[in-house]
Amino acid sequence: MTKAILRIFGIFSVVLILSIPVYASDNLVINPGFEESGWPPASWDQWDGSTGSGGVSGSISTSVAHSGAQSTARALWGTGGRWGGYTQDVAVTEGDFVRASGWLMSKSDNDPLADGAEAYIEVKFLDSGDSELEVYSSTPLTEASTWVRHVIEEEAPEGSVKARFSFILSTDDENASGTAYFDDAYIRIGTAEDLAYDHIYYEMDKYYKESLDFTVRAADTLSNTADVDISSYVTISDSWRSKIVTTSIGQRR
Ligand SMILES: [Ca+2]
Repeated sequence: MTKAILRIFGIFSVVLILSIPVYASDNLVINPGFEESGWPPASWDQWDGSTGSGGVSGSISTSVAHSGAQSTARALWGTGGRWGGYTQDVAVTEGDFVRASGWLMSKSDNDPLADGAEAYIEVKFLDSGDSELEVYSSTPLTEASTWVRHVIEEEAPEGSVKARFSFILSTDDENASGTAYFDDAYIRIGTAEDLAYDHIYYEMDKYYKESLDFTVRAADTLSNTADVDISSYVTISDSWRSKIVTTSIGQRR
C-alpha cells in the first residue's frame, strides 16, 4: 500500500504542479483580486440601488483579503429592499462552456450578514442588444462565514455574445444588515471537456491537499493503471457529471 500511495503521490504531484500556472493564465477577469488601487475597483463597474430609505455602500478593504492585500466590500445600511455589486463582462459565443467563480466571506465579529441579507455571484448571458438570455446565481451566503468559493458552470445559450459576472449583496427584507467581502473572481471559457478537466483538477488539488482518505482511495483504485473514473471522487453539479466519464490522469496535455 505504501508503495502504491507513493506512486500516486508522484503522478498527482507532477500533474498538479504543471497545471496550476496554466489555469492561472486562463482567467479572463481583469483585476480579479481587487489589488489595484483606486475607487471604483479598476476594470469593474460598481452599482447599487434601493426601494427604501437605505442602500448598499461599497469600498475597497485593505484589512480583509482572500489573497493579496485587498478585497472589495459591500455593506447594507438603513432599511428596505437594497442591492449593490461589482460587475465585469467577458465575451462569449453561444455553446461556450463558462466556469465562473469568486470567494465570499462575512466577519462574525464585525457586522455579519443577518436577517435576510444575501451575498452571491451571478452570471448573466446577454445577446448583442444587451437583452438577458439566462441568469444564474450561486446559493447565497446569509450569515457570518470564513472564505467560501462560489461557482457557476453553465453553457452560453443561443445568441449569447457576453457573460456578465457580478459579485452581489442584496436583500428584500426590511431590516436585513451586514457586510460581505468579495475577492478572486475567475472566469474560464472552453469546451465541455476543457472545463471538466479544469473542475477535476481543482477538486483533485483540494482533496489531495486536505484528505489522506482521497489519496488512499485513489491508490486502491488505480493500482497499476493510470486510468480511473475520477467522477466518483469529486463533487460535481449534475449538469457537469454527464461530461465526465473516464479520465486518464497521466495523459493530460
Ligand atoms: Ca485580493
